[in-house]
Formats: sequence, C-alpha cells, structure tokens
Amino acid sequence: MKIIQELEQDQLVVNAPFVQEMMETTYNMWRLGWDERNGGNISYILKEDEVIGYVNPERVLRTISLDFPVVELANKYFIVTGSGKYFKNVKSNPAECLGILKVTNDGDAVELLWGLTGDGKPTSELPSHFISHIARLRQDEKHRVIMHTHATNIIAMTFTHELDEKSFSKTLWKMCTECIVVFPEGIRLLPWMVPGTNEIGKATAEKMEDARLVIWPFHGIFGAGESIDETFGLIETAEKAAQVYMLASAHRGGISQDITDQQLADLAKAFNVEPNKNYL
Ligand code: 2HA
Ligand code: ZN
Repeated sequence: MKIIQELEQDQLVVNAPFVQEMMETTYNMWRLGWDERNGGNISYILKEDEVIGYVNPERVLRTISLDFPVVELANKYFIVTGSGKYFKNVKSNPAECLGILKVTNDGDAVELLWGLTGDGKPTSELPSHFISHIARLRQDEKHRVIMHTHATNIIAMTFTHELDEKSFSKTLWKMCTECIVVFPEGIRLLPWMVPGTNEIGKATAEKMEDARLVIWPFHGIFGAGESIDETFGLIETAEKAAQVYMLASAHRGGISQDITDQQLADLAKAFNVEPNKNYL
C-alpha cells in the first residue's frame, strides 16, 4: 500500500509543466486527426532540475530492460508516451498514458519514476526515439524532442508523389512560402519498413544525422526539435504543405504553377537560411 504522501506526490506530477505540455500536445494531435487509436508517440528529454521538483529519482517503481544499449543517454530523464495508449486519452488519464523514465548508468535499462500505471510499457517506437535522440544530440546540444505522428496528408502524399528525397522536399518547399525557412535541410525518406523494430530505428536515426524530418512512407513522420512547440510546429508546417499539395494536385489540370527555384533562393537569402545544396 502506498503511503498518502506518495499518492499526493503522484498527483502533483500532473501539474508539472512538461506533463501539461504532453497532455495538451497529444490532445491537439488527436484532434487534428493525425493520431488515431494508439498511433503516434513522443519522447521528451527533461532536465534534472525540472524533474526533481516533482519526482524522487531514488524511488524507482520498475526497471524496464532495453534490448539495445543507449550508453550515450545514460542518466538522462525522459517523459514518453506509453505503448498502446491512445493520444485521445492522455489528457484525461496522464498517469496511465505517460511515463517519466531515467536511463540507467549502464544505458541498458530505464527506471520508471512515475506513470505507466497498470504495468504499461514505453512506446513501441522507443528504439527509433532513443537512437534518433543520440543522432540529434550530436548535431544540437539543445535538442530535446522526438515526435512521431500519422500526419494524414504527409501519408497521402507518399502514395502519389515520387519517393525521392530531393523532389519530395522541393515539392513541399514550393507549396507554402514558409517551408524553406522552417526546414531548409529538406525532408528525408525511408523505404517502407516494419515499424517498432531496431532496424527502422537505426535507419531513422541515420537520416536524423542531418535532418529533423524523416518520412516513413504509408505510415507517418518523425520530427526532432529543441522543444515540444518547435517540433510540433515543424511537423505541422510540413503537413500543411502536404495538404496544399494533395488539394491542388487533385484538381483537374493539377498544379499549374508553384514557387520557383529562384523564388526559393530569394526566400533563403531574405530569411538567412541555408537550403540543402543537394536539393536547390
Ligand atoms: O505507437 O505509431 O508506429 C503506434 C505507432 C507505431
Ligand atoms: Zn506510427
């Protein structure tokens, strides 16, 4: 039996800004129609000083072993969505749908410090998340978030557009003026692969070495960023461009004009971003 103090502590965790952010974001993503059923997952690196105000790192509820070691993430704290949990329900049941984890010193397991009640497990895409975090941290020490979602129009576009990273990126850039400014490195594409495996995790992370958006054809998208807001905004921008593409290309005659290469170059110059040289 838990003592009252521990029960009260568990309640307080829900008020933590990072838990509130996860609750709001998953709900928004579900309302956008991106995360049907248990689709989608998020992992968010937490700073020790923001965690210890809410959970006691010495009070380990369970230790969950990893089948791939992540020594690079040793002793890091994360909040993650749970395997099989519905984004729709995170807001009303955060303690069951979310978990706060600490990677062990050896990097071969995670210690559950809060949440995932009822023997829940971290997201099935934990390999993709953890290996991608390692890749992004190599590029950006302020990196904190990996987000996976079934963004509808991005998925639709993988059925109709050529699955080539350069042409896919350029099409997205040309659908909305802000795109080249928001993701000047373009997107990366994987071949279709079975999700939830270490293989798709490694392939995603390889692409994350020099990009923050990786598309899984016929499945969804992975985004990376320094905050929940920035990562969500990145995916939202690509999804909006994909929506415009799907709407415009569905009309008779298809797309008659778009933003030209010269205009993309002008935008990059005006907003001081360096577009991927292989793409433009
Ligand atoms: O969490 O989205 O890719 C369910 C998924 C698997
Ligand atoms: Zn998925």
